[in-house]
Amino acid sequence: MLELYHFAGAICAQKVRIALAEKSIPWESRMTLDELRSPAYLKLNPNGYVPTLVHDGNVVTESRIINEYIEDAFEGPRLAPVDPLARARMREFVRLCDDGLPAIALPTMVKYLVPKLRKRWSDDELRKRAEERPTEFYRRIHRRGLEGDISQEELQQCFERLDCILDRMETMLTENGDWIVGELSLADIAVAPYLFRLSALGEARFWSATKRPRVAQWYARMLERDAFRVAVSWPDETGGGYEEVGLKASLPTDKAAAAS
Ligand SMILES: N[C@@H](CCC(=O)N[C@@H](CS)C(=O)NCC(=O)O)C(=O)O
Repeated sequence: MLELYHFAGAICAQKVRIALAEKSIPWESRMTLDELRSPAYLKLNPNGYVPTLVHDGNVVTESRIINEYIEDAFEGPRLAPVDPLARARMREFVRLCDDGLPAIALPTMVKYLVPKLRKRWSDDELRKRAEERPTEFYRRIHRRGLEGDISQEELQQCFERLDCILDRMETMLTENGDWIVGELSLADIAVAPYLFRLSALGEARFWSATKRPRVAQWYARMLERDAFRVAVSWPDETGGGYEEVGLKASLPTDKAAAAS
């Protein structure tokens, strides 16, 4: 049995859901948003974050390691190149994305999560919930988001970091063709949720026909993939999505429109 502990909006979980869907692997969903701090979950993943994969009772953590495990342990379309150098490039790029997670987490907190959470709970409850987050990083940005303590300057630094990732991606696509290391791989899967999130936050200015055109074409290709569409539109367990706070994350209903 394959179980994934995750929640809808978690970028790190989205990338695992994409990999599972690309390989058409059946799995069971274990949702953990409110259970992150439960002793049972912390026993599985002492870091107190998602995703966590449990395969026949064996626990695997860290999204990039989970995706490599999925690639190694299951049949299905290959998601990593055979060539060792291309594989190394794939891993370097995945690492670059993972290291950039704080750069997407901060704008997400300011533009999406804080406005959304304010609709649900009182300030006192929100502060209490922030303090209950098991991970110091998320506890701190949740707290700072509530206090309005994340400055425009800090957000700008996040966007500059994301610029670096997308510049690297544009270069690799220019060198390698349709996909980051030449064939669809865990590198594409690692960065795809970032583009979806940026787009939902109204920050799709990072790519266009004239700005990073290869990235723009790549994203149009990604939007057409069923695996991506299923993974990013996983129903939000809190009952509301981006639209609830005036953001727009819907996928084009007509796949051909995605490519135009
Ligand atoms: N390096 C970890 C990072 C995991 C992580 O930060 N997960 C986030 C979602 S993307 C989370 O669970 N956050 C918990 C929270 O928001 O309290 C991985 O790639 O698996």
